[in-house]
Amino acid sequence: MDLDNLAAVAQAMVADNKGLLAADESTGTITKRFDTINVESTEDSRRDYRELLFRAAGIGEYISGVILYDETIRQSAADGTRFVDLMAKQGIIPGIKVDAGAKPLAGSDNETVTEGLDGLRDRVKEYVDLGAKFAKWRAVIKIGDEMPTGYAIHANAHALARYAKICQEGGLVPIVEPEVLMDGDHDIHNCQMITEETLNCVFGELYAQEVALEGMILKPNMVISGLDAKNRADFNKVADETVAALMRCVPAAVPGIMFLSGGQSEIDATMHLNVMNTNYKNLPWKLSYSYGRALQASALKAWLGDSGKVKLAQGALMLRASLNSAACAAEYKGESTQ
Ligand code: 5MM
Repeated sequence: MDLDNLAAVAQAMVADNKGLLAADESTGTITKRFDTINVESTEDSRRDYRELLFRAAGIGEYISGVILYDETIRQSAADGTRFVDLMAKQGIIPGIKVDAGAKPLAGSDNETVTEGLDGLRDRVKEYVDLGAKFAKWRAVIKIGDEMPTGYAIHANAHALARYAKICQEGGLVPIVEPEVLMDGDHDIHNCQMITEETLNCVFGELYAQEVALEGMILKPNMVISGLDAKNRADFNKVADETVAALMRCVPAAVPGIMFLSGGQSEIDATMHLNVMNTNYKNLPWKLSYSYGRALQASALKAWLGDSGKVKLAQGALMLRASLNSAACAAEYKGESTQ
């Protein structure tokens, strides 16, 4: 394992005021996103949409890396330029989702375990040859009646660590993504307890499986009220509880924490990141973003599958990326919702 190289890539991913664009929607998920704008999901429409994201002029100023899906890392733009080469021109590091999705967990009615370990070593080799420098694996933890079970947390943490070790051995920086979902009416305290239990279990497994913390990135949920909760916690409370949970559970050797947005609105995701970086200086790790929906939602709405609206959509993406970059620097000034 070349730890110096892994650590250098991880540091580049959390370069000052930069974050990641999560564009690794599997075909089912991107189809759902396209359904909301009445665009048919085909190989070409997915290519056109991703091309507009990666070609947005100057996006590399705010985005250090893009997480790709298997189809996308093999695709080329309409003019034949490989997507990974387009990214290189923008100074963007290509990454790849390597998990095979959250699948039903044996012996549990409603919980999942993320699959994809079989054959992973060979797939890592292939992705390195295709130009990937980092990888991503997302585990899903649900809060609900008698959920999560310790069993589900442990099964997912064990798989995350196995994935991370295989990636590091093969030369990819693993993004470790244990997502405690926002779905439900639970309060922020409940989310904080489950997030801490999950992170403690994940870091226990990473330690047991000898994953080098300097050569990985953590992509967690923020500690936040459930989407259907009464009296949802405000921005300051989310920032306080999130930083407290991370301080309790995440070793200082981890270079960066790049949050998922998890269903927050674009503005909420930017605000929360800004408040954390404003109220908490000198944390042991960088706090940045690896947003999917919170970077793409308005770009997708602006595009509508219309080639005449590519510039509009790129403008919407650039706006979100620049505002999240400002939030990394604690310089986001808020925005009108009109
Ligand atoms: C972009 O969506 C990613 C892929 O999801 P599926 O495997 O379900 O298709 C997802 O893992 C994403 O990278 C993270 O959840 C962060 O995205 P959000 O939208 O939560 O910021």
